[in-house]
Amino acid sequence: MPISPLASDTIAAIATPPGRGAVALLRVSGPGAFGVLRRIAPGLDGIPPRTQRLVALRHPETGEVLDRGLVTLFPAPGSYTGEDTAEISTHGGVLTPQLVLDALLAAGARAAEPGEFTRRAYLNGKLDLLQAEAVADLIDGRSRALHRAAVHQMERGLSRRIEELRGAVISAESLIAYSIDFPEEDEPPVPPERVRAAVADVLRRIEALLATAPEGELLREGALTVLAGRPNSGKSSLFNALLGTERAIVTEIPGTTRDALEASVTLDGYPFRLVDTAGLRDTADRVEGMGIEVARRYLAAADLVIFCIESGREPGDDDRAFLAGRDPARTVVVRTKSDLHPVEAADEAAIAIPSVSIAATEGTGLPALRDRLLQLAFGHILGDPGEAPLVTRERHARALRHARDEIASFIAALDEQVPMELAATHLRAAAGAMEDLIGAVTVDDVLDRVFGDFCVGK
Ligand SMILES: Nc1nc2c(ncn2[C@@H]2O[C@H](COP(=O)(O)OP(=O)(O)OP(=O)(O)O)[C@@H](O)[C@H]2O)c(=O)[nH]1
Ligand SMILES: [Mg+2]
Repeated sequence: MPISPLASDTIAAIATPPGRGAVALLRVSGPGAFGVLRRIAPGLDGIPPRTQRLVALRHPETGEVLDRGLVTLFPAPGSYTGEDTAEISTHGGVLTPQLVLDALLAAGARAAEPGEFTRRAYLNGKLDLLQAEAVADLIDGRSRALHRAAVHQMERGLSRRIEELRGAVISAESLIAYSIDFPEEDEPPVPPERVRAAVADVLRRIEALLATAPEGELLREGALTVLAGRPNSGKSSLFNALLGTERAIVTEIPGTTRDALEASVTLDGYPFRLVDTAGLRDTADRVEGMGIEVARRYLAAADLVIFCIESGREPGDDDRAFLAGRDPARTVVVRTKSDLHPVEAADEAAIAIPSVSIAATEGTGLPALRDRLLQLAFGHILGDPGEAPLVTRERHARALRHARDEIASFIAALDEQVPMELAATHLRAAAGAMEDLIGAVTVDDVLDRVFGDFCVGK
């Protein structure tokens, strides 16, 4: 259970985004929530929990009616935060919800910090830390793939997996403790091989989870996919075709694109950040040279590179030099303008990385290119729609790597004939890393990091 002290004051916030809209939702939570509500909506006494009531909302000092709204009371502990909580639906817009919030603050509530409601939910044991992060992903996620992972995580998919692994480590620890308790027995009651096999199995399962981390983390930011190639090779046309809009300027003049152009796109529900760049060539033009410099910076940071070579043109030394320095697992070669020239087998053979032929103008080859991009960026987690837990944050990967390293150290210590009960300190550390991950015992700075990115009212 969380050990941090329970919050004691009453917080209020507008939980919906500002702007024109039919309704807005305000939330009040804390021991004084219902008292605050009564001050702005006298006559709430006797309303049954979790039942909506339409009431006039007044400023507590002037008595002025600000709106009529639907109020629902959620007594502790049966609320999102685990505290007495009230929700008020008012009319939307910029002014009305703000006036009602001002009234709540005048009635004794304090303005909530970003993520403070969910933080309280966590502190009151309503959610674990992984679930709280999933709430943030549900709000911020822009791709179906991240959404599915977040729903799975909110339903404790990842938490349960971590709990199983932690449980297995603790069982191994207790088997060792049991051996220490009966030292006089001739045969150790628990054969070391049994402990070792159990722990090796945990290690394998942690590795399997960690294998999802690089791609799982890309679900949040999108795979940075940079289009590169000589000037006029058709990069901007392909960029536009993948986006489905005429975002980049296309002309027959080599050197048209001068600056990097970035856009987010989801392919089959998976997020990509596409970047169109200036064509790579030696140039005396200062502006173009700066654009090429920007392209090189993007290329250095890219998760994937789409390298464009026109069909019917044999790859040059510059193309070959570029491709020789690239990881084939993160590079797609595209033969562009395939409507103008068929790709010759000889051209194909000239480069080691298999290519995809496309004609951006006609859309041919684009499905095959999309498939290739999906496979390269997310191949390990494709076709697993929300069924298996995924590691989607660096925080998770760090804790799991820590647990993995401690378990590996335990096994290495056994190999070196270190007594099991001494080696077991590594198991304690591994279990601790997994407890941190779920948030069984968590220090404040971790909480600040997890909840700091939330929006107000959540
Ligand atoms: N027929 C045909 N023409 C294409 C195709 N793709 C691009 N083009 C033409 O090729 C020329 C260059 O296209 P861009 O997309 O601007 O090429 P780029 O690589 O972005 O060029 P820079 O920005 O100068 O580096 C334009 O005249 C396009 O219309 C295609 O699939 N078929
Ligand atoms: Mg261009």
